Amino acid sequence: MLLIGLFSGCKNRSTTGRDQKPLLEKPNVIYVLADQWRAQATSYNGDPNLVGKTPNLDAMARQGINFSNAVSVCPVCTPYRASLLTGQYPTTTGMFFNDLQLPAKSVTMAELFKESGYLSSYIGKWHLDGMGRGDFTPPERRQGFDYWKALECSHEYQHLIYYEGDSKEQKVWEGYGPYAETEDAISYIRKYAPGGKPFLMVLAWGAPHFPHHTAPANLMRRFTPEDIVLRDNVSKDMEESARKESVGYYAHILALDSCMGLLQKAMDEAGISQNTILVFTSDHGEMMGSQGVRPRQKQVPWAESVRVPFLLSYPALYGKKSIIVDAPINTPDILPTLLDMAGLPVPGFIEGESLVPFIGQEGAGEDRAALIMNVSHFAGKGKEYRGIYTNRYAYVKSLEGPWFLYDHQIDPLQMDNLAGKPGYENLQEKMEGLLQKEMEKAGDVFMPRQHYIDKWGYKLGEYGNIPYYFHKASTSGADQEIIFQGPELNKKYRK
Ligand SMILES: [Ca+2]
Repeated sequence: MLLIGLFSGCKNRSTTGRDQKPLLEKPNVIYVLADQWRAQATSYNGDPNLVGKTPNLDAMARQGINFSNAVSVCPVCTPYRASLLTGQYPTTTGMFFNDLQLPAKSVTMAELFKESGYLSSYIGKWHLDGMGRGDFTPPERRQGFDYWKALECSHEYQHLIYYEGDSKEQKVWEGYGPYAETEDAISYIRKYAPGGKPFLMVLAWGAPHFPHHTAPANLMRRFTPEDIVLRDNVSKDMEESARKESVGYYAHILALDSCMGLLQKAMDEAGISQNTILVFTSDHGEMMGSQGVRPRQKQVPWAESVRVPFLLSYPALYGKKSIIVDAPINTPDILPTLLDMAGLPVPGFIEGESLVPFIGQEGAGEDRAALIMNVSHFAGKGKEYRGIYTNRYAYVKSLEGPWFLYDHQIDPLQMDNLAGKPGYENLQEKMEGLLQKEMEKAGDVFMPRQHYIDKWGYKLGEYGNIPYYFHKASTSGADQEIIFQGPELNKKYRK
Protein backbone atom coordinates (compact mmCIF):
# COMPACT_ATOMS: atom_id res chain seq x y z
CA MET A 1 0.00 0.00 0.00
CA LEU A 2 1.58 3.16 -1.24
CA LEU A 3 0.50 5.59 1.41
CA ILE A 4 0.94 3.62 4.62
CA GLY A 5 2.82 5.72 7.13
CA LEU A 6 2.62 8.72 4.91
CA PHE A 7 0.77 10.89 7.36
CA SER A 8 2.98 10.09 10.33
CA GLY A 9 4.89 13.27 9.57
CA CYS A 10 1.82 15.46 9.22
CA LYS A 11 2.29 19.04 10.19
CA ASN A 12 -0.29 20.20 12.63
CA ARG A 13 -1.69 23.17 10.83
CA SER A 14 -5.22 22.35 9.88
CA THR A 15 -6.94 25.58 10.63
CA THR A 16 -10.21 25.72 8.76
CA GLY A 17 -12.06 26.81 11.86
CA ARG A 18 -14.37 23.86 11.38
CA ASP A 19 -14.84 23.52 15.12
CA GLN A 20 -17.08 26.59 14.99
CA LYS A 21 -19.10 25.30 12.06
CA PRO A 22 -21.20 22.21 11.55
CA LEU A 23 -19.10 19.48 9.99
CA LEU A 24 -19.34 19.78 6.24
CA GLU A 25 -19.43 16.91 3.83
CA LYS A 26 -16.21 16.51 1.95
CA PRO A 27 -16.30 19.05 -0.87
CA ASN A 28 -15.62 18.23 -4.50
CA VAL A 29 -12.58 19.98 -5.91
CA ILE A 30 -12.60 21.28 -9.48
CA TYR A 31 -9.25 22.80 -10.43
CA VAL A 32 -9.43 24.71 -13.70
CA LEU A 33 -5.92 25.36 -14.97
CA ALA A 34 -5.35 27.64 -17.94
CA ASP A 35 -1.97 27.97 -19.63
CA GLN A 36 -0.04 31.23 -20.00
CA TRP A 37 -2.89 33.43 -18.71
CA ARG A 38 -1.32 36.34 -16.90
CA ALA A 39 -3.10 37.94 -13.95
CA GLN A 40 -3.11 41.31 -15.70
CA ALA A 41 -5.28 39.94 -18.54
CA THR A 42 -8.48 39.87 -16.52
CA SER A 43 -11.28 42.37 -16.45
CA TYR A 44 -11.50 42.18 -12.67
CA ASN A 45 -7.85 43.32 -12.51
CA GLY A 46 -8.64 46.21 -14.83
CA ASP A 47 -7.50 45.05 -18.26
CA PRO A 48 -9.21 47.67 -20.48
CA ASN A 49 -9.40 45.23 -23.41
CA LEU A 50 -11.68 42.89 -21.47
CA VAL A 51 -14.10 45.20 -19.69
CA GLY A 52 -17.60 43.74 -19.94
CA LYS A 53 -16.40 40.79 -22.02
CA THR A 54 -15.70 38.16 -19.37
CA PRO A 55 -18.91 38.06 -17.32
CA ASN A 56 -18.31 34.64 -15.79
CA LEU A 57 -14.89 35.33 -14.33
CA ASP A 58 -16.01 38.79 -13.22
CA ALA A 59 -18.89 37.20 -11.31
CA MET A 60 -16.57 34.62 -9.80
CA ALA A 61 -14.25 37.41 -8.59
CA ARG A 62 -17.22 39.31 -7.11
CA GLN A 63 -18.72 36.32 -5.35
CA GLY A 64 -15.70 34.43 -4.10
CA ILE A 65 -12.10 34.52 -3.00
CA ASN A 66 -9.58 36.42 -5.08
CA PHE A 67 -5.96 35.66 -4.22
CA SER A 68 -4.68 38.95 -5.58
CA ASN A 69 -0.99 38.07 -5.19
CA ALA A 70 -0.77 34.61 -6.74
CA VAL A 71 2.58 33.81 -8.34
CA SER A 72 4.10 30.96 -10.30
CA VAL A 73 7.10 29.49 -8.50
CA CYS A 74 8.93 28.86 -11.78
CA PRO A 75 6.93 30.39 -14.62
CA VAL A 76 6.91 27.60 -17.20
CA CYS A 77 4.76 24.51 -17.75
CA THR A 78 6.42 21.42 -16.35
CA PRO A 79 8.11 23.01 -13.31
CA TYR A 80 4.80 24.60 -12.27
CA ARG A 81 2.80 21.41 -12.80
CA ALA A 82 5.23 19.28 -10.80
CA SER A 83 5.17 21.83 -8.00
CA LEU A 84 1.38 22.00 -8.06
CA LEU A 85 0.95 18.23 -7.75
CA THR A 86 3.65 17.70 -5.10
CA GLY A 87 3.50 20.91 -3.07
CA GLN A 88 7.30 21.13 -3.43
CA TYR A 89 9.78 23.54 -5.00
CA PRO A 90 11.40 22.75 -8.38
CA THR A 91 14.79 22.55 -6.64
CA THR A 92 13.32 19.71 -4.54
CA THR A 93 11.41 17.86 -7.26
CA GLY A 94 14.26 18.23 -9.77
CA MET A 95 11.53 19.22 -12.26
CA PHE A 96 12.99 22.56 -13.39
CA PHE A 97 12.95 21.95 -17.15
CA ASN A 98 10.05 21.31 -19.49
CA ASP A 99 9.74 17.74 -20.78
CA LEU A 100 11.11 15.95 -17.74
CA GLN A 101 9.24 12.96 -16.38
CA LEU A 102 7.76 13.27 -12.88
CA PRO A 103 8.68 10.00 -11.12
CA ALA A 104 5.77 7.57 -10.95
CA LYS A 105 6.49 6.98 -7.28
CA SER A 106 5.92 10.65 -6.35
CA VAL A 107 3.01 11.03 -3.95
CA THR A 108 0.82 13.73 -5.39
CA MET A 109 -2.51 15.53 -5.32
CA ALA A 110 -4.78 12.79 -6.68
CA GLU A 111 -3.32 10.09 -4.44
CA LEU A 112 -3.74 12.27 -1.36
CA PHE A 113 -7.38 13.02 -2.14
CA LYS A 114 -8.09 9.39 -3.07
CA GLU A 115 -6.71 8.28 0.30
CA SER A 116 -9.68 10.16 1.78
CA GLY A 117 -12.24 8.53 -0.48
CA TYR A 118 -12.19 10.82 -3.50
CA LEU A 119 -12.63 9.95 -7.15
CA SER A 120 -10.08 11.57 -9.45
CA SER A 121 -10.11 12.81 -13.02
CA TYR A 122 -7.78 14.66 -15.35
CA ILE A 123 -8.87 16.31 -18.60
CA GLY A 124 -6.52 18.27 -20.87
CA LYS A 125 -2.84 19.09 -20.96
CA TRP A 126 -0.51 17.08 -18.69
CA HIS A 127 3.15 17.89 -19.52
CA LEU A 128 4.67 15.74 -16.80
CA ASP A 129 5.59 12.60 -18.69
CA GLY A 130 8.68 13.71 -20.63
CA MET A 131 9.78 14.06 -24.23
CA GLY A 132 7.01 12.42 -26.25
CA ARG A 133 4.53 15.28 -26.44
CA GLY A 134 2.11 13.28 -28.54
CA ASP A 135 2.69 10.01 -26.68
CA PHE A 136 0.39 7.83 -24.62
CA THR A 137 0.96 8.26 -20.89
CA PRO A 138 0.40 4.86 -19.26
CA PRO A 139 -1.82 4.68 -16.15
CA GLU A 140 1.12 4.08 -13.79
CA ARG A 141 2.55 7.49 -14.74
CA ARG A 142 -0.69 9.44 -14.22
CA GLN A 143 0.03 10.23 -10.59
CA GLY A 144 -3.19 8.66 -9.35
CA PHE A 145 -5.64 10.29 -11.75
CA ASP A 146 -8.12 7.57 -12.76
CA TYR A 147 -10.56 9.13 -15.23
CA TRP A 148 -8.22 10.26 -18.01
CA LYS A 149 -8.79 12.22 -21.21
CA ALA A 150 -5.47 13.93 -21.62
CA LEU A 151 -2.39 14.51 -23.70
CA GLU A 152 1.17 15.33 -22.74
CA CYS A 153 1.31 18.60 -24.68
CA SER A 154 -0.27 20.14 -27.76
CA HIS A 155 -1.56 23.60 -28.54
CA GLU A 156 -3.10 22.67 -31.87
CA TYR A 157 -6.49 23.83 -30.64
CA GLN A 158 -8.44 23.10 -33.81
CA HIS A 159 -7.08 19.56 -34.01
CA LEU A 160 -6.32 18.68 -30.42
CA ILE A 161 -5.44 15.06 -29.78
CA TYR A 162 -5.91 13.14 -26.55
CA TYR A 163 -5.94 9.66 -25.09
CA GLU A 164 -8.86 8.20 -23.21
CA GLY A 165 -8.60 5.69 -20.39
CA ASP A 166 -6.26 2.81 -21.08
CA SER A 167 -6.56 3.01 -24.86
CA LYS A 168 -3.46 3.86 -26.87
CA GLU A 169 -5.64 5.06 -29.73
CA GLN A 170 -5.06 8.72 -30.53
CA LYS A 171 -8.36 10.61 -30.52
CA VAL A 172 -9.16 14.17 -31.58
CA TRP A 173 -11.37 16.57 -29.66
CA GLU A 174 -14.12 17.85 -31.90
CA GLY A 175 -13.89 21.53 -32.85
CA TYR A 176 -12.00 23.96 -30.63
CA GLY A 177 -10.22 21.78 -28.06
CA PRO A 178 -10.98 23.75 -24.85
CA TYR A 179 -14.72 23.75 -25.69
CA ALA A 180 -14.72 19.98 -26.11
CA GLU A 181 -12.65 19.42 -22.96
CA THR A 182 -15.06 21.58 -20.98
CA GLU A 183 -18.04 19.63 -22.38
CA ASP A 184 -16.35 16.47 -21.19
CA ALA A 185 -15.82 17.94 -17.72
CA ILE A 186 -19.54 18.78 -17.69
CA SER A 187 -20.46 15.20 -18.63
CA TYR A 188 -18.27 14.01 -15.79
CA ILE A 189 -20.04 16.32 -13.34
CA ARG A 190 -23.46 15.11 -14.50
CA LYS A 191 -22.41 11.50 -14.14
CA TYR A 192 -20.55 11.60 -10.83
CA ALA A 193 -22.29 14.40 -8.87
CA PRO A 194 -25.19 12.15 -7.83
CA GLY A 195 -22.88 9.26 -6.85
CA GLY A 196 -22.27 10.25 -3.26
CA LYS A 197 -18.49 10.13 -3.51
CA PRO A 198 -16.59 13.43 -3.64
CA PHE A 199 -14.35 13.98 -6.64
CA LEU A 200 -11.19 15.86 -7.53
CA MET A 201 -11.15 17.02 -11.13
CA VAL A 202 -8.39 18.89 -12.94
CA LEU A 203 -9.46 20.57 -16.18
CA ALA A 204 -6.23 21.76 -17.82
CA TRP A 205 -6.80 23.86 -20.94
CA GLY A 206 -3.84 24.55 -23.23
CA ALA A 207 -5.12 28.07 -24.02
CA PRO A 208 -4.62 31.03 -24.05
CA HIS A 209 -1.02 29.88 -24.72
CA PHE A 210 0.04 30.61 -28.34
CA PRO A 211 -0.67 30.00 -31.21
CA HIS A 212 -3.06 32.89 -30.78
CA HIS A 213 -4.52 33.01 -34.28
CA THR A 214 -6.29 29.65 -33.80
CA ALA A 215 -8.79 31.02 -31.30
CA PRO A 216 -12.47 30.75 -32.36
CA ALA A 217 -13.02 33.03 -35.39
CA ASN A 218 -16.16 34.70 -34.03
CA LEU A 219 -14.21 35.81 -30.96
CA MET A 220 -11.18 36.94 -32.96
CA ARG A 221 -13.54 39.40 -34.67
CA ARG A 222 -14.23 41.14 -31.36
CA PHE A 223 -10.71 42.61 -31.30
CA THR A 224 -8.60 44.54 -33.79
CA PRO A 225 -4.86 45.22 -33.49
CA GLU A 226 -5.38 49.01 -33.66
CA ASP A 227 -7.83 49.01 -30.76
CA ILE A 228 -5.75 46.89 -28.39
CA VAL A 229 -4.67 48.90 -25.35
CA LEU A 230 -1.11 47.88 -24.54
CA ARG A 231 0.44 48.11 -21.11
CA ASP A 232 2.63 51.17 -20.69
CA ASN A 233 5.69 49.00 -20.13
CA VAL A 234 5.55 47.48 -23.63
CA SER A 235 8.63 48.61 -25.52
CA LYS A 236 8.23 50.47 -28.83
CA ASP A 237 9.85 47.74 -30.90
CA MET A 238 7.38 45.19 -29.53
CA GLU A 239 4.20 47.20 -30.09
CA GLU A 240 3.28 45.85 -33.49
CA SER A 241 3.71 42.19 -32.64
CA ALA A 242 2.07 42.68 -29.23
CA ARG A 243 -1.05 44.17 -30.90
CA LYS A 244 -1.21 41.38 -33.42
CA GLU A 245 -0.74 38.57 -30.89
CA SER A 246 -3.11 40.17 -28.37
CA VAL A 247 -6.10 39.77 -30.70
CA GLY A 248 -5.94 35.99 -30.51
CA TYR A 249 -4.79 35.95 -26.90
CA TYR A 250 -7.90 37.85 -25.83
CA ALA A 251 -10.10 35.78 -28.12
CA HIS A 252 -8.90 32.59 -26.39
CA ILE A 253 -9.63 34.30 -23.07
CA LEU A 254 -13.22 35.06 -24.12
CA ALA A 255 -13.64 31.42 -25.17
CA LEU A 256 -12.42 30.19 -21.80
CA ASP A 257 -14.64 32.65 -19.94
CA SER A 258 -17.66 31.13 -21.68
CA CYS A 259 -16.34 27.68 -20.69
CA MET A 260 -16.25 28.78 -17.05
CA GLY A 261 -19.86 29.90 -17.38
CA LEU A 262 -20.97 26.54 -18.80
CA LEU A 263 -19.05 24.68 -16.12
CA GLN A 264 -20.67 26.70 -13.33
CA LYS A 265 -24.12 26.25 -14.87
CA ALA A 266 -23.57 22.48 -14.93
CA MET A 267 -22.45 22.58 -11.29
CA ASP A 268 -25.64 24.48 -10.37
CA GLU A 269 -27.83 22.02 -12.24
CA ALA A 270 -26.09 19.08 -10.60
CA GLY A 271 -26.60 20.69 -7.18
CA ILE A 272 -22.91 20.75 -6.29
CA SER A 273 -22.07 24.47 -6.46
CA GLN A 274 -22.35 25.01 -2.71
CA ASN A 275 -20.13 22.16 -1.66
CA THR A 276 -17.44 22.34 -4.33
CA ILE A 277 -14.09 24.10 -4.16
CA LEU A 278 -13.83 25.61 -7.62
CA VAL A 279 -10.48 27.13 -8.60
CA PHE A 280 -9.63 29.13 -11.68
CA THR A 281 -5.92 29.81 -12.26
CA SER A 282 -3.02 29.45 -14.68
CA ASP A 283 0.47 27.94 -14.63
CA HIS A 284 2.26 31.20 -15.52
CA GLY A 285 1.82 34.42 -17.46
CA GLU A 286 2.74 35.92 -20.83
CA MET A 287 5.11 38.86 -21.44
CA MET A 288 3.42 40.16 -24.61
CA GLY A 289 6.09 42.81 -25.22
CA SER A 290 6.30 44.17 -21.67
CA GLN A 291 9.83 45.01 -20.48
CA GLY A 292 11.01 44.51 -24.07
CA VAL A 293 10.34 40.77 -23.89
CA ARG A 294 8.64 39.48 -27.01
CA PRO A 295 5.13 38.03 -27.06
CA ARG A 296 4.93 34.28 -26.27
CA GLN A 297 7.73 34.47 -23.69
CA LYS A 298 7.62 33.74 -19.97
CA GLN A 299 10.17 32.23 -17.53
CA VAL A 300 11.50 35.75 -16.79
CA PRO A 301 10.91 37.31 -13.34
CA TRP A 302 8.70 40.27 -14.30
CA ALA A 303 5.10 40.43 -13.15
CA GLU A 304 3.55 39.67 -16.57
CA SER A 305 5.33 36.30 -16.48
CA VAL A 306 5.09 35.56 -12.76
CA ARG A 307 1.64 36.74 -11.68
CA VAL A 308 -1.34 34.47 -12.32
CA PRO A 309 -5.05 34.79 -11.69
CA PHE A 310 -6.29 32.69 -8.75
CA LEU A 311 -10.01 32.73 -7.99
CA LEU A 312 -11.60 30.27 -5.60
CA SER A 313 -15.20 29.64 -4.74
CA TYR A 314 -16.47 27.44 -1.91
CA PRO A 315 -19.86 28.85 -0.89
CA ALA A 316 -20.58 26.22 1.79
CA LEU A 317 -17.63 27.49 3.83
CA TYR A 318 -17.15 31.09 2.67
CA GLY A 319 -20.54 32.16 1.32
CA LYS A 320 -20.90 34.10 -1.91
CA LYS A 321 -19.27 37.37 -1.02
CA SER A 322 -16.07 38.94 -2.29
CA ILE A 323 -13.03 38.08 -0.18
CA ILE A 324 -9.66 39.42 -1.24
CA VAL A 325 -6.59 37.65 0.09
CA ASP A 326 -3.52 39.75 -0.55
CA ALA A 327 -1.10 37.46 1.27
CA PRO A 328 0.96 35.96 -1.58
CA ILE A 329 0.12 32.41 -2.60
CA ASN A 330 2.88 30.45 -4.31
CA THR A 331 2.57 27.24 -6.33
CA PRO A 332 3.73 24.87 -3.55
CA ASP A 333 1.07 26.45 -1.28
CA ILE A 334 -1.82 25.35 -3.48
CA LEU A 335 -1.96 21.64 -2.61
CA PRO A 336 -1.77 22.15 1.17
CA THR A 337 -4.39 24.93 0.88
CA LEU A 338 -6.81 22.63 -0.96
CA LEU A 339 -6.20 19.71 1.41
CA ASP A 340 -6.65 21.94 4.46
CA MET A 341 -9.78 23.55 3.04
CA ALA A 342 -11.27 20.12 2.36
CA GLY A 343 -10.46 19.07 5.93
CA LEU A 344 -7.83 16.52 4.87
CA PRO A 345 -4.39 16.04 6.43
CA VAL A 346 -1.35 17.81 4.97
CA PRO A 347 1.61 15.40 4.77
CA GLY A 348 5.00 16.54 6.02
CA PHE A 349 6.84 16.29 2.70
CA ILE A 350 4.83 19.24 1.38
CA GLU A 351 6.96 22.41 1.44
CA GLY A 352 4.22 24.98 0.84
CA GLU A 353 1.80 26.29 3.43
CA SER A 354 -1.96 26.35 3.68
CA LEU A 355 -3.36 29.82 3.08
CA VAL A 356 -6.63 28.92 4.81
CA PRO A 357 -5.72 30.78 8.05
CA PHE A 358 -5.38 34.01 6.05
CA ILE A 359 -8.75 33.91 4.28
CA GLY A 360 -11.10 36.63 5.45
CA GLN A 361 -8.60 37.85 8.07
CA GLU A 362 -7.62 41.36 7.12
CA GLY A 363 -3.88 41.93 7.22
CA ALA A 364 -3.16 38.26 7.94
CA GLY A 365 -0.12 36.86 6.19
CA GLU A 366 0.98 40.26 4.98
CA ASP A 367 4.58 39.41 5.86
CA ARG A 368 4.53 36.38 3.58
CA ALA A 369 7.00 36.19 0.68
CA ALA A 370 6.65 33.88 -2.32
CA LEU A 371 9.94 32.46 -3.62
CA ILE A 372 10.31 32.43 -7.40
CA MET A 373 13.12 30.84 -9.35
CA ASN A 374 14.63 30.10 -12.71
CA VAL A 375 17.10 27.28 -12.15
CA SER A 376 18.16 27.08 -15.78
CA HIS A 377 16.92 28.84 -18.89
CA PHE A 378 15.58 26.75 -21.73
CA ALA A 379 12.89 28.74 -23.50
CA GLY A 380 15.10 31.35 -25.11
CA LYS A 381 17.86 33.25 -23.40
CA GLY A 382 17.43 34.05 -19.75
CA LYS A 383 19.41 34.45 -16.61
CA GLU A 384 19.18 32.18 -13.60
CA TYR A 385 17.41 33.99 -10.79
CA ARG A 386 15.89 33.73 -7.35
CA GLY A 387 13.44 36.29 -6.05
CA ILE A 388 10.50 37.04 -3.83
CA TYR A 389 7.12 38.60 -4.42
CA THR A 390 5.47 40.04 -1.34
CA ASN A 391 2.08 41.74 -1.24
CA ARG A 392 3.89 44.99 -2.11
CA TYR A 393 7.38 44.39 -3.47
CA ALA A 394 9.26 42.26 -5.96
CA TYR A 395 12.95 41.63 -5.32
CA VAL A 396 15.00 39.49 -7.67
CA LYS A 397 18.67 38.50 -7.84
CA SER A 398 20.70 37.02 -10.63
CA LEU A 399 24.05 35.33 -10.07
CA GLU A 400 25.72 38.73 -10.52
CA GLY A 401 23.79 40.26 -7.61
CA PRO A 402 20.58 42.24 -7.09
CA TRP A 403 18.66 42.53 -10.38
CA PHE A 404 15.58 44.53 -9.50
CA LEU A 405 13.47 45.83 -6.64
CA TYR A 406 10.05 47.28 -7.39
CA ASP A 407 7.41 48.82 -5.17
CA HIS A 408 4.10 47.81 -6.72
CA GLN A 409 2.13 50.25 -4.61
CA ILE A 410 3.62 53.17 -6.55
CA ASP A 411 4.99 51.32 -9.56
CA PRO A 412 2.72 48.46 -10.62
CA LEU A 413 4.27 48.39 -14.10
CA GLN A 414 7.76 47.74 -12.71
CA MET A 415 9.36 50.71 -14.47
CA ASP A 416 11.44 52.21 -11.62
CA ASN A 417 14.12 49.83 -10.37
CA LEU A 418 14.98 50.68 -6.76
CA ALA A 419 17.80 48.15 -6.43
CA GLY A 420 21.00 49.97 -5.49
CA LYS A 421 19.22 53.33 -5.46
CA PRO A 422 20.16 55.77 -2.68
CA GLY A 423 17.50 55.89 0.02
CA TYR A 424 16.35 52.33 -0.46
CA GLU A 425 19.22 50.52 1.26
CA ASN A 426 17.13 49.47 4.25
CA LEU A 427 14.29 48.19 2.11
CA GLN A 428 16.67 46.23 -0.08
CA GLU A 429 18.35 44.75 2.97
CA LYS A 430 14.99 43.69 4.35
CA MET A 431 14.04 42.06 1.04
CA GLU A 432 17.40 40.30 0.86
CA GLY A 433 16.72 38.91 4.35
CA LEU A 434 13.27 37.68 3.29
CA LEU A 435 14.72 36.06 0.18
CA GLN A 436 17.42 34.29 2.20
CA LYS A 437 14.79 33.08 4.66
CA GLU A 438 12.59 31.65 1.90
CA MET A 439 15.53 29.98 0.18
CA GLU A 440 16.59 28.45 3.46
CA LYS A 441 13.08 27.10 4.04
CA ALA A 442 13.19 25.53 0.57
CA GLY A 443 16.67 24.11 1.20
CA ASP A 444 18.07 26.02 -1.76
CA VAL A 445 21.38 27.77 -2.26
CA PHE A 446 21.49 29.83 -5.43
CA MET A 447 24.08 28.16 -7.67
CA PRO A 448 24.81 28.38 -11.41
CA ARG A 449 22.55 26.16 -13.51
CA GLN A 450 25.26 23.60 -14.22
CA HIS A 451 25.27 22.64 -10.55
CA TYR A 452 21.66 21.47 -10.75
CA ILE A 453 22.08 19.89 -14.18
CA ASP A 454 24.99 17.83 -12.83
CA LYS A 455 23.17 17.04 -9.61
CA TRP A 456 20.26 15.52 -11.50
CA GLY A 457 22.39 14.16 -14.32
CA TYR A 458 20.46 15.77 -17.17
CA LYS A 459 21.71 15.66 -20.75
CA LEU A 460 20.71 18.84 -22.56
CA GLY A 461 20.02 19.43 -26.23
CA GLU A 462 21.57 22.10 -28.37
CA TYR A 463 19.25 24.85 -27.09
CA GLY A 464 19.99 24.07 -23.45
CA ASN A 465 16.67 22.28 -23.05
CA ILE A 466 15.60 18.69 -22.41
CA PRO A 467 15.18 17.28 -25.94
CA TYR A 468 11.70 16.06 -26.87
CA TYR A 469 9.76 15.03 -29.92
CA PHE A 470 6.12 15.41 -30.80
CA HIS A 471 5.28 12.44 -32.99
CA LYS A 472 6.77 9.11 -32.07
CA ALA A 473 6.43 7.95 -35.65
CA SER A 474 8.60 10.81 -36.86
CA THR A 475 11.15 9.70 -39.37
CA SER A 476 13.78 12.15 -38.17
CA GLY A 477 16.85 10.18 -37.19
CA ALA A 478 17.51 12.54 -34.29
CA ASP A 479 14.33 11.36 -32.59
CA GLN A 480 15.71 7.90 -32.13
CA GLU A 481 18.52 9.15 -29.92
CA ILE A 482 16.28 11.02 -27.52
CA ILE A 483 16.04 9.42 -24.12
CA PHE A 484 13.48 9.87 -21.38
CA GLN A 485 14.85 12.00 -18.61
CA GLY A 486 13.56 12.76 -15.16
CA PRO A 487 14.64 12.95 -11.53
CA GLU A 488 14.43 9.15 -11.23
CA LEU A 489 15.36 8.16 -14.75
CA ASN A 490 18.53 10.21 -14.79
CA LYS A 491 20.35 7.79 -12.54
CA LYS A 492 20.78 5.10 -15.12
CA TYR A 493 22.36 7.59 -17.49
CA ARG A 494 24.80 8.82 -14.89
CA LYS A 495 28.41 7.87 -15.29
CA1 LIG B 1 2.52 26.63 -19.74
